[in-house]
Amino acid sequence: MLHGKLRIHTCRVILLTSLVWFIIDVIVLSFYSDCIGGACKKFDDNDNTIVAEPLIDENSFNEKQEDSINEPQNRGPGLEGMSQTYRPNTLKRWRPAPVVPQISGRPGEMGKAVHIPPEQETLMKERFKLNQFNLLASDMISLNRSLSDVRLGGCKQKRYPALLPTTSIVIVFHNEAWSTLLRTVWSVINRSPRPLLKEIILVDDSSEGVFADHLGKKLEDYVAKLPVPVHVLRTEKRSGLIRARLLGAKHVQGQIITFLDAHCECTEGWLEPLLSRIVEDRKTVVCPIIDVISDETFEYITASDMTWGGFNWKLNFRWYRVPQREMDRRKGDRTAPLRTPTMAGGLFSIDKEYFYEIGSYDEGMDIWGGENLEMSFRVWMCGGQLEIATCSHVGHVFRKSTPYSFPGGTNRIVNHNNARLAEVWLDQWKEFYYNINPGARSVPVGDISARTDLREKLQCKSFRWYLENIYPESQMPLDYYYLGDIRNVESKNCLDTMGRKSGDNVGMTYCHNLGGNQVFAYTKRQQIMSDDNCLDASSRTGPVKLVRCHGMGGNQAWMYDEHDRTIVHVNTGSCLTKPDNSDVNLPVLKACNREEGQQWIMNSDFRWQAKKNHNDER
Ligand SMILES: [Mn+2]
Repeated sequence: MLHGKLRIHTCRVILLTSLVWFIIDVIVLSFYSDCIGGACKKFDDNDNTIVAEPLIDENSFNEKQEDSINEPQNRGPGLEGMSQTYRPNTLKRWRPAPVVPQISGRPGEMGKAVHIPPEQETLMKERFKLNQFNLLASDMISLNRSLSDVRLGGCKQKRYPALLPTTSIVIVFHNEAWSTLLRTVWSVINRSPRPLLKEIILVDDSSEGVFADHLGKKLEDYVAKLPVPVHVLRTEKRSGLIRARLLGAKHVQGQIITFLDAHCECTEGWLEPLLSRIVEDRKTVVCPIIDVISDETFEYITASDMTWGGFNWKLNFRWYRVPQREMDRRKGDRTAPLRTPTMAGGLFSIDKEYFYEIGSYDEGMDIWGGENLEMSFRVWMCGGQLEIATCSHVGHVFRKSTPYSFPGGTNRIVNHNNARLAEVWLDQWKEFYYNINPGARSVPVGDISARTDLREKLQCKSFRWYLENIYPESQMPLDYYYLGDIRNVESKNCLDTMGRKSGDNVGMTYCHNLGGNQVFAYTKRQQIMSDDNCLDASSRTGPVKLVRCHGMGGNQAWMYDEHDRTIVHVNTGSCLTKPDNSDVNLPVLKACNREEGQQWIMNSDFRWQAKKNHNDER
């Protein structure tokens, strides 16, 4: 009896204690799993200046991932033994960075505009000159300012690979302001998943004068205390963006190099979309959407996800509207990565080994300019791809004028760089550049053999292939009959854009044979184009305007008859005619009469058509 009672009692005690322990376990577990879910708010409201979490030991992530590896898929065209993907045990498990909390009362929080009180306007204007942006406003804003989540709704639901490669951030600067540089650094630290952020490499390209004060030892001391390894490298003399970036890249220890400008702010979830594309195919070069930080107020303004990178005849990088063709390829999904013909060049991620395989940068280029187009053509033509990850947003302070000096003059340097890229990559389309920018013909390009050898070695495709497959909407026409001036038989004058913009009338003046504003292309699509604009008429009596080329025929279709030398507007049947006496610089549209005033000469190499030159094909 007693024995039985005792046994029941013991059982109860054991059961009860187990129950108590079980409950304790559940409580402890639920507490920690909250933190693991990334919603652990404990770190967030600690300190106003250091929002970032304490440094996490990366090895603790390493151990866990070793036994739960998912082999990433091998995508993209396999090329001569080059590893397309990453060994899974080199990838890191990650979770999204916690949201940067708003500091109430601080100016510019949530990316809002900062307005300077009228009594400080003189000071503001004085400081503006230093960097060509509102330094006073920037200095008032927290280095850890909060930003709103600017992503499309679909981006927030997106799933990214559980394992991603690490990245080193390389930031080159010359005479940068303290607050913009450190806000860039802090936005990287605060908004990158910590296990993926290997280090930040700052390259000081010989800052001078008042800038040397804060960018010297003060900077080194400051970054030594940051929760992420930050290295400061310095060029011996002013080297320019390209050589400074190469110096930074040389020290990169992460698997991916992410280049950023020195006055940026990374937003929530900016890094994951970039690294995800590269882990899927390491020959992908990925850019974020570059939002606008106002140079006047430092307001964060979201840029369109419906623009991509292009270029004009002058080889200026320009934003253009994404064509329907690319929207269709993405099945209308604006959160899907956008294949862009060119990149702006300031901000992008690239696999470190691929960066070198594809030829890093053209070291023969100086300071700045053209290197972004050079890399864009190279990546596409030599087997890679260039994308904008529309779920990744990074703000950049766009300035109206450059605060930097260019030794030797901006024009000479940019012409030199662009001429190199034209000579190496553009095949016969380089003539568009030289014709519209004749000054570049006399600028020495230097030795380009290393780059042409590279093009040969990588078995890169032709520029024609690029225009056909990657950028059919290009301002440089794929097929054209003629490139040169268009001369009237009677007046002996030439059509001339007079440097006017879209919507203005086309002009006419004496022929100077220098190209520039008097260069037109007559294309297979029957356009008469000058750079971005096409001759356009909407009625049978004109006027004849320059209008942004739309490539749809219509008001922009013209028929040149080699024999009677007329230029007939297809829609109206009217003929392009020399100016009336009322305005001797204004060509008009009239009923055709076969007189000399309606005869035009497209002289050199007429009927020379790009398509007939097959020597650039592979
Ligand atoms: Mn910039």
